Amino acid sequence: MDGGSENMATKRDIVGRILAGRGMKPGAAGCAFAPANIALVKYWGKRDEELNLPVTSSLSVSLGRLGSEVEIQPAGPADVVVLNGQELPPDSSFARRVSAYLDLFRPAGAGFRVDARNTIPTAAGFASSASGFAALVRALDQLFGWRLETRELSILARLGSGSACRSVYEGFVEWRAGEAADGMDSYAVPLAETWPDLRMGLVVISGEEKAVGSRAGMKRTVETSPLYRAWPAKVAADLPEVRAAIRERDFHRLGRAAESNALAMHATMIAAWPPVIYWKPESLAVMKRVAELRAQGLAVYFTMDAGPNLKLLFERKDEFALGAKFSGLQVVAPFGP
Ligand code: 2P0
Repeated sequence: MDGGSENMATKRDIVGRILAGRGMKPGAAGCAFAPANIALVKYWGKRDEELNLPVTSSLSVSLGRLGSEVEIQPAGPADVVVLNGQELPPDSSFARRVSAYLDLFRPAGAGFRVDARNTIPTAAGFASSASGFAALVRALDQLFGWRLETRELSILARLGSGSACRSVYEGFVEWRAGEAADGMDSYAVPLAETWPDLRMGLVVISGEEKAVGSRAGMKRTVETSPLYRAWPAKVAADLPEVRAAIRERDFHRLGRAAESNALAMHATMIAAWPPVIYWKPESLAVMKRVAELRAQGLAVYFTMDAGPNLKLLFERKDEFALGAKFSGLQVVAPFGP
């Protein structure tokens, strides 16, 4: 948790190592899709900011066909980044982040045209950086014909955004934190289990951009929150719970662990200084509503990320009942159809 001051490896070193001996001559185009993912056991806090190495492991579920589609073509000399059909100003934060990432792979003087399309309504508050970077890495792999292993794609995606390393797989995915200073053992692995009746319901409270991005929020939490000390132990307890719940398809066990983990993550942020509070009054109202419905016998839990929106967890049999309780609930079936 020292911010990686002893780690001298740079993103460029890692890319060089993974791509050693591979061609750097781009073909005509690369095109790929990656799903968004929602963590049931959260990633919050880095041990290395350059390489996006996490303090703890995390476990997520990918959202099926909801995610990002990215097409990349050589063009140039300057990069052109298009998001959902709109060309972004080159100095916008998203375009700059994409260009900085492409710097890791570009042959001297080459520019690219990147066309990204989210199959998730961006305004709905679903994180798109995870699916975006995972799709971009897959598109680059195709463009250059590298044929990397998924483990290597996961490491490259992590260099773009930590949670992107989980979006190279469908279904339940565990990101193993690893221990190595160069992060070569920090990548995602898929779980074998599926859960066709699992549902996620998105409760949209605000589509506004947040005041504190998750990158800055986790840094501030690690550096100033006295409660952060408790976080690794909390994750160490929740991970086996969630794994066991998935294995046994025990919905209450899954929901309890996921909700408790999300609340504990928010507790660490609230104790940071200045405090990182993503909740709005409406967020708290939904949390209370979920607790009431549960007291009435409905099997529903929530999870929450670095923003005011909530994701409800429930099973297919309760989809109708929950749709009636939360107007405009967007329901996702992570395991299809
Ligand atoms: C997660 N979040 O596990 C957690 C829960 C937000 C709350 O991963 O700095 O965009 O790019 O590594 O991956 C959001 O953080 O951060 C995130 P970077 P990222 O889904």
